[in-house]
Amino acid sequence: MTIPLESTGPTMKDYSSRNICTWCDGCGDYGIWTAVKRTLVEMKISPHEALLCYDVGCHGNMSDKLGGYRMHGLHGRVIPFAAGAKLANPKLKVMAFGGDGASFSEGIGHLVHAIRSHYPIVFVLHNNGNYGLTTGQASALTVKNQPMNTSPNGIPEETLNSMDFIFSLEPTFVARTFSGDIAQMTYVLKEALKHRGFAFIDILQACPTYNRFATHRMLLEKCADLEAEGHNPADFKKARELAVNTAKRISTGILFRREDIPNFYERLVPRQGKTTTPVEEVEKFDVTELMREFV
Ligand SMILES: Cc1ncc(C[n+]2csc(CCOP(=O)(O)OP(=O)(O)O)c2C)c(N)n1
Repeated sequence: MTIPLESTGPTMKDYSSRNICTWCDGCGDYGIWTAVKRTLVEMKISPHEALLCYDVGCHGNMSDKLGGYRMHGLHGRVIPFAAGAKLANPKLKVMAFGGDGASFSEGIGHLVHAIRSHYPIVFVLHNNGNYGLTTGQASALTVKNQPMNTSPNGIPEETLNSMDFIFSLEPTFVARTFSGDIAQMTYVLKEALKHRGFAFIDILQACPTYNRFATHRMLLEKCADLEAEGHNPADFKKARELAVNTAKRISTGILFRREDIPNFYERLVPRQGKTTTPVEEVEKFDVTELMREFV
């Protein structure tokens, strides 16, 4: 007899895949992969209730290393299709995953508009400080002067201050964590999934092959959990300060959160008072003939 997932809740096995992970030894993606599965299981979100959307990159290869509904899109374009899926079916829990290359270069425009639109999705930045899949080019977040494979003398551009940039857009949920701390990542992911609108999570990720400066050791030594210090996540000014000042220590945990702003879906006038979702409304129509035109 098959016991429906809802009656007992999903297990880690329900989110596992037969595909073997191909990340380098020591890659932070292993930790993030574990935390994502653990989050969904602990929140009793069954695989059919979630959609995991992946950008292109090393992290994007997670898309076939998990069970459940997943999408693997174009480089830098994960946010539009994640947001579209969520707006079509708001009952789904939707998470989007992107690298720092994709999110702060190719897809930076989408990030800007996702924050100002306040789409009700979780965005997870796999921040390994470089373009990993294409073997270590500098990204906009690579530290200036840091030698990389294609820029052995360091890059001439300034490093983008990603957190200052994010805070300048008046986000409603910002967290930072790191790939070596599965418990903290799980906590932050759970809180992000409960957030009303767009949740931005910066996961600092070790990349032992191409970014020999962002090591597990450095992250372990520098990261400090704000929770233990009684940080008030409603304090925007303090949160921004903590997020930006990373020279001596890197503050992790939930930096900023507010729940009083309606999300994009809640603001849509034609959706006011509707008890059905757009996908449920469309399901009533037989589109078989229409689809034939496109095959
Ligand atoms: C529009 C576009 N630009 C560039 C590429 C080539 N490309 C594929 S993966 C990748 C690197 C991805 O780096 P990042 O987004 O930081 O993710 P990571 O591999 O580090 O997880 C690049 C440059 C592409 N596929 N499409």
